[in-house]
Amino acid sequence: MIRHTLIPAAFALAATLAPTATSAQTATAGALEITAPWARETAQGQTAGGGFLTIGNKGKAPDRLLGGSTPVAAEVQIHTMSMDAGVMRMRPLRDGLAIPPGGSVALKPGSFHIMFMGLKRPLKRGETFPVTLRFARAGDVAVRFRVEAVTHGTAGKDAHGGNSHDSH
Ligand SMILES: [Cu+2]
Repeated sequence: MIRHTLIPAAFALAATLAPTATSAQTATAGALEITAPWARETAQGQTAGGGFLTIGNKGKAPDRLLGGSTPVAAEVQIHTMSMDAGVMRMRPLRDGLAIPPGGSVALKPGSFHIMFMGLKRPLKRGETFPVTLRFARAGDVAVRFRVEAVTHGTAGKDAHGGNSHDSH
């Protein structure tokens, strides 16, 4: 009996969420402005994918990107990349990524990025998917990532750095 009332409720919720789906390449939350979130397309069986965006902070207080959640992956991590004995390595930022007041931080290939760990399905080029980003000050911010080609946002010469991502 209960199940009959729950199912229509779930559909109604999906319907109200749908309109926000198509808009918003830029999202604002308090002092934060989040621009052009995108993710790399992934192959069948790939377990992790990279996500990128720019976060501006127009406020007077520092904020911090701590992580987030998404229906398409088990976990959302914030990674940094650095050279270690001539090899580019990535590691999770356990304390998150600082967003300084009056500044902006670009998460991009070869640098800071979001890692969607434990992908539940491949990310297909052209689709968008919802992600809730969690900030220390601004709280939860809902954005949509657009899936782009692997080479998107990568200047030709930097393609090598980007490739090390796929071994993840
Ligand atoms: Cu990573």
